[in-house]
Amino acid sequence: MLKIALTVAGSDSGGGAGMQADIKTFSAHGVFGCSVITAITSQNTFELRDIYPLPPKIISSQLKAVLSDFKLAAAKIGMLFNAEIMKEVFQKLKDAKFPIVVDPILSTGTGYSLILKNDLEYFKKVIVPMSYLITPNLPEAEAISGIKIRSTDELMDAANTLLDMGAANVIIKGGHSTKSKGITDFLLTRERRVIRFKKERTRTNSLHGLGCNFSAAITAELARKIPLEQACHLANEYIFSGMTNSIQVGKGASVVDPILTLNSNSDRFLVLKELETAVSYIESIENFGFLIPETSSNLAYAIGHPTGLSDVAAVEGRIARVGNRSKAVGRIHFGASKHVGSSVLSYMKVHPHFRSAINLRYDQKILGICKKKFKVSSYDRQVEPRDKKETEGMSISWGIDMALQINPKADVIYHLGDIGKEAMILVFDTNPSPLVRKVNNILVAYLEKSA
Ligand code: PXL
Repeated sequence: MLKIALTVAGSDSGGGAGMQADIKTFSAHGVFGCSVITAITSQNTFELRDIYPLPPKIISSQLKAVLSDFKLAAAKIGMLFNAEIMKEVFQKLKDAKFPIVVDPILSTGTGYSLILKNDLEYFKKVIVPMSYLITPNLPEAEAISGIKIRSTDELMDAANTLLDMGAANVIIKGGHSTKSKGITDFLLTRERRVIRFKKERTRTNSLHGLGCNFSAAITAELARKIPLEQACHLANEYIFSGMTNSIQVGKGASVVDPILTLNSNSDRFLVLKELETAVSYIESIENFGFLIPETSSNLAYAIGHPTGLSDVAAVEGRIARVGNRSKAVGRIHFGASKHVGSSVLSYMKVHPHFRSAINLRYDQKILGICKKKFKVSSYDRQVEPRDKKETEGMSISWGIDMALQINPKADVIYHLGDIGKEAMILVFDTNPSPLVRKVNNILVAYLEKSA
């Protein structure tokens, strides 16, 4: 059954943290998200310009609306800004029967305060005890516990202090530590059991909203009735994948977008499936061998929003000629083709929906057929600038750019080769199915001409 979770949080106009991050993470975990906004922040990836805390009665009204309708399975509390807001949230959620995850938001990653300094005491007294789980990072654990953390012993002292203050469980995130190479999060449970979650550190530059995504992921798992330890483990994995898939959307810190990551993963699955079907079809075509160049063919297909060769799938070891037929040498995977893969990436810069390409043997007859049936352009490798020649990927992208400048509508691009470089014809289409049909048409006409 679909579970419903609530986030009580600030709005981040930059979209990477706060309530926006929470809702995306809930959705990415298959949990429906409700939101109560406590404050509106005007910020982007490098600065916080303004904070507008909402009047308590607006917060109370949102809470009443949500609580009177939805059967909540968990809630997360994020930015609360001042004691008036804390009081309202406490009153409405104090008798909740579902777990409440408290992310003690004190400041942004860029160092701006998100809570009134004088109201930290009230937060400690009223909000900390509401937590089924509290999820501070190191500076937050220090500020709330009053313990300076320089060692694991001091970290455990701080964690124990948070439980003494009334939190049921605590996980202290180790990301801010500069001591160790990896990152260790420490979970201290209500039974005072310690569980460590370790991860490699994958990046050093700043990421905005990671903490929000982490606590929202735990909240979503708890809403799904996953036990605490496992929920923390899954959230840890989720954040690790988020760090490796972070995106630069503004001029400042990178962010994580769980839905974009989800889309790109499902896109990758569909790309592999369609490519597999197309390659099997090519292998089944008698006489396809006539279209295959000395250096073999490859069929490449990119995801909808590729960022590099690792987002373009192709056949490992290419598609070789075997007698009159063709045979895929290795398996299909992402990053398997430099040449055809780079061609697709360059072509997509001009035509983003043309995501697939195949290279064919250069032959006057084949080219003649292409010219009759399709729009053809070409480039001359011999006039290519030296600096481009030296890097293989650059060379191809230079050529595709040139050919598309001559004829922006070309879906067939050829070159006549250079010393040590075989002449080649590249055919493009939106995806492998129409591309393979196109190539089959070329083959049928070629065989008729040759008969
Ligand atoms: O990442 C903490 C955070 C929480 N909530 C809001 C924020 C931020 C950080 O910028 O803007 C609204």
